[in-house]
Amino acid sequence: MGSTGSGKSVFLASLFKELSTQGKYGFYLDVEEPEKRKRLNHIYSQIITGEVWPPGTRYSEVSEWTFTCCVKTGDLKDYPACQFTYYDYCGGRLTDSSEDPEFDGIVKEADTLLGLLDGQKIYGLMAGTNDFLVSTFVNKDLPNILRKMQSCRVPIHFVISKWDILEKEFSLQEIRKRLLKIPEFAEVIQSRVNTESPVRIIPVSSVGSRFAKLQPDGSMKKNPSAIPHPFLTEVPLACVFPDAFKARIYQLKQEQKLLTKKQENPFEMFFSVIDTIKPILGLGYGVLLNFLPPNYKVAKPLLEKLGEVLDEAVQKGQEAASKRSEKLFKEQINSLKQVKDEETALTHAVDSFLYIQSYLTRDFPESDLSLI
Ligand SMILES: Nc1nc2c(ncn2[C@@H]2O[C@H](COP(=O)(O)OP(=O)(O)OP(=O)(O)O)[C@@H](O)[C@H]2O)c(=O)[nH]1
Ligand SMILES: [Mg+2]
Repeated sequence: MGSTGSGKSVFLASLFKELSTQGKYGFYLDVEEPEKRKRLNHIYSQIITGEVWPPGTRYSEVSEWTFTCCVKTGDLKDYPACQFTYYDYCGGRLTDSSEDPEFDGIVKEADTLLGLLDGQKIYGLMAGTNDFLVSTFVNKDLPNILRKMQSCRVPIHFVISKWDILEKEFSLQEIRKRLLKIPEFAEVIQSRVNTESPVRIIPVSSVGSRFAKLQPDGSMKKNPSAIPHPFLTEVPLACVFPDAFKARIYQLKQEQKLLTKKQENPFEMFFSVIDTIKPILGLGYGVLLNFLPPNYKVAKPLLEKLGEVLDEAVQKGQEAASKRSEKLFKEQINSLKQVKDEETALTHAVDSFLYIQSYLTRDFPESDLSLI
């Protein structure tokens, strides 16, 4: 979700370009329909060539992109691991006050909500320039994003777009502090913290530094000799699976609590017991398999892995975060060697997601908004 011009379509095209080949991330994204792949590649070529940027999305156009996350093994076999469906639309649909059941329906179905905060407007907010853009951001864009988020219980991720124009002058810590001074924003974050729901703020640049320069008149001028180096565009997608899993387990615990009296339900009993004895006995989350409803059952190694995320303690400093990231990197390399079917491909993809998430937390600890 993001207002018009916040960078949604450029982000989508850049994300696909970055992840369409299996490079350092250990997986790649495939788009089944050749027509759609062509469209994304076309948007990307409009970004990197010529003076003008791709046109804004038309009001009536809601595009749905299904990405299959695949893993290519050392002997060049491809295994699909999971799918993501991403929706893009004209930002005016978010900020117009008219009823929009089609848009609301998409939001209700979503497993994660991505709120794109326009880096250019945040620049104005931080630098104290451009009153009009800042007031649009504070009084229109942000309240509309937050209102939609409040109606859902799924994990939310805020993405600060156009990070390239902010990074030299402002830190994420400063921006986060400023945003938390906006009462509606702080309220939404607090309500998520209360329900242990993951909430992140991720700095992203679809083109990287030096590719474009913000002009005094507010336009974005491309630098003809620069080539794009997208920055952290892979992160929001990588956070979807682990965060959604964490949120669902919490939700499940709450539902069970409401349904039955404590200690009478095996699931609830399991959690109360496991929370106490797990650290002592070093019990793995594999035991959980016996208690999960059928549609939550995933392969045991994967559950163990995700269990670690559930348990993840608050990061204790830079050194611990670096060590953790190194460890996850090694695990990701190792699990690629184990891929032999769709199940092991998913385990490896999750390893890759966790590694990506770990370097976000290492480089930007303040990106985890649940630690307020
Ligand atoms: N410097 C910089 N500018 C960007 C970046 N991403 C987008 N822009 C600028 O923002 C403009 C709008 O981006 P779009 O992706 O078309 O915006 P949108 O959110 O899809 O807008 P609508 O389709 O109207 O809802 C682009 O034309 C660029 O000028 C970025 O990473 N860095
Ligand atoms: Mg667009």
